[in-house]
Amino acid sequence: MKIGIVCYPTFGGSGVVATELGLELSKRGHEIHFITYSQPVRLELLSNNVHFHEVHVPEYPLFLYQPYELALSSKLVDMVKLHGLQLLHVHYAIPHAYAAYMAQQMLYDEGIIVPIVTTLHGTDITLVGSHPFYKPAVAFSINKSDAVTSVSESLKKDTMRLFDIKKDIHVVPNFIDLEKHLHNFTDCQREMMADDEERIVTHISNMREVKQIPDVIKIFYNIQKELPAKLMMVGEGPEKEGAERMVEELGIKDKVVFFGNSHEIDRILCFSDLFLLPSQTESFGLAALEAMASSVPVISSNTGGLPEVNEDGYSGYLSDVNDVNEMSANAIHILKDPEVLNTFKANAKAQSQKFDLHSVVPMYERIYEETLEKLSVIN
Ligand code: GMT
Repeated sequence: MKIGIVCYPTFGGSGVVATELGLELSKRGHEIHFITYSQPVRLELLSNNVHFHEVHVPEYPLFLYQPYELALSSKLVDMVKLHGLQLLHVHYAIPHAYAAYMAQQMLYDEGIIVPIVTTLHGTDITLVGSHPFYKPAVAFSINKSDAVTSVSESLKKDTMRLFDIKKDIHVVPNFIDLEKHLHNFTDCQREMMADDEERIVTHISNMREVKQIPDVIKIFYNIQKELPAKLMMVGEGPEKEGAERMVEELGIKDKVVFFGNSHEIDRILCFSDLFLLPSQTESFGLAALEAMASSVPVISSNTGGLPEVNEDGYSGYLSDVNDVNEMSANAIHILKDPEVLNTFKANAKAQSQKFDLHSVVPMYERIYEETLEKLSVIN
């Protein structure tokens, strides 16, 4: 199949899922065309089967806001025609599903039929999409998509609750390439980060308000009062500066490392003992899954899709949002006793196997096939 993938090319989870999906589909023989404003961060290798087409938005002084949707829909039209793309898979409703629908209509006028599969990732529904400024356009784009997927049951429910949706929504969870998390490194370089007796606690995110960064710091503060520990803070975002200040005020600066955005997530997870994800809301929690695949148990909030990913008392623990005391106590329970820690590590790994890309990616393939079949019956 020749598939166009539209996504945000940044460090966010939706872009990571879209990129990993495209790469795996290409290995399975499909021709993949990424269409976005810059090369996706995890897309290192382009090949015969993997192409990248940049969307340019020319600057024009009359416009206060440059019209990205317009440039994207025109690019989609051109790429479908030039490369004979059979299907467009757009990740994140805003504005991708909307731009794809416009492209579809333009192509239809020329007698070209190309179906759209839209994947909802979370913030496009729960945080941004349901804002009254966007809501009608988001509902319209979802309803006009030929197939719609969401990354968890919880996000499907939220979408049905927040919008008037007339489409069936298929749940296709985030997935993980377990081979990439085999840790073939001969040396995790743990000793560069911490002493032998210190536990390593990690948080990875784009450090926005929704990630509850102050809670990450508070939980770690409580942990380090009970046992020797270090905190690895990975990612960039608006909450990072506040976190750096808080760490200084609490007097734990020498125990916290801020990495910024990293291409070496698997190396960092390799030496981690515990992952913290106390988010306000999380449609799935890809970062938690990546941690578990590296045998790192997870302390998370009990919100959104997280209970579908992290099993309470098995791969880690779930607590109410902002229940820092319970999260700290659970973290200390896991970290204090080496035997308990090893059990949770093994469980985390086992739990991640439920989201193996070899079982999840075929779910998308089936949706593509069904969508194409349905369209050929209709036309
Ligand atoms: O929250 C992020 O870190 C980025 C965000 C995005 O839109 O790229 O992630 C969302 O999509 C991921 C991939 O499907 C999910 O695993 C994340 O849970 C989801 N984030 C939220 O719901 C806050």
